[in-house]
Amino acid sequence: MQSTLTDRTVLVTGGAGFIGSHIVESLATNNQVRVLDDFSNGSRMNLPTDVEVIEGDVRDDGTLSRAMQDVEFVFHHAAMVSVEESVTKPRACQEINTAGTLSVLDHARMEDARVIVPSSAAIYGTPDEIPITETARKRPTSPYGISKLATDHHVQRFDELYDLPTVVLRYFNVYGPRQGHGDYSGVISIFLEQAHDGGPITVEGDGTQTRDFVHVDDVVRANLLAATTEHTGDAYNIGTGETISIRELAELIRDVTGSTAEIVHRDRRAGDIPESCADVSKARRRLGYEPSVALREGLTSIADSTAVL
Ligand code: UD2
Repeated sequence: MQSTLTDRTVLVTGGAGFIGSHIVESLATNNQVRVLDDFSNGSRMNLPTDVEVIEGDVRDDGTLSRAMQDVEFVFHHAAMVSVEESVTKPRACQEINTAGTLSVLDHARMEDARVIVPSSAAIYGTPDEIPITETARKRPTSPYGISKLATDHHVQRFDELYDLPTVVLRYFNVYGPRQGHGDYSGVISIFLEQAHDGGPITVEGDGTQTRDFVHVDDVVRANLLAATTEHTGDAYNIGTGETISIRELAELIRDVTGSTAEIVHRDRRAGDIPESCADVSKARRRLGYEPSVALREGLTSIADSTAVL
């Protein structure tokens, strides 16, 4: 994917991780791209050879200051991304996600850099209404969701209080190549691996729960649009507006992989939300965002690229 940014100095924190590395890939050819990553989840194998890599933690001010030097754009993807891990380490989650983002924002003020920060559907908790609009009630159910909600507010306020251009992107269920790396992966990479290994495919609960799965290429496009939009200081849902149940997803994955794996059900996950679907009309209207990868097509391309593994 070609970026609209050229000849810029860009920092991607968490750039060796799943989503961050796709952003790096889209920018590396035409820009000076720097990556800050502690490699707790990411991998050097995800990175092109021509990017500058700084290994370290966003909580370390010296490292962050080096990484932020002379940057014009920051895509801040370094975070604790596992909901489960946040439940066992709520304080670390707050320190990495919220305090870490505040440090990035402080440095961005000094550099006058635009900052694009992912938030999450986790901030909404169990929705009252579907599809979920940006103004929906927010009742996060995990330390992860709480940290993202606080971050989301801070990022927007920096635009208003300090005249720093910022954009918040609230990701729904992102999937795509490289998601399987690290300890934390979503249901699609789990099901693809199970289908590939001959099964069984394990559906948690009765499988009627629904999700809005958005391909990482669409998420990258949203980030690039956020880098140039005049509508800063605001937050946008990034999903597709389409949903599928987890049982149907298991069947679709069997179909696209040609697998005969059995689909089995096990206990419902504690705290699982029954429905999730983004209303993306605000992102459409103000960013020009248009989700373009249909689920079947996205799954097929990942299944094809991993078929030889
Ligand atoms: C997503 C985000 C999470 C947070 C949350 C907020 C991902 C990977 N995670 O969690 O970061 O933002 O939304 O609501 O995008 N499932 C199975 N079998 C499996 C694994 C999962 O049936 O082997 C089910 C699971 O019970 C759930 C659904 O699949 O109903 C999606 O699970 P997930 O972990 O991919 O994502 P989710 O929506 O819990």
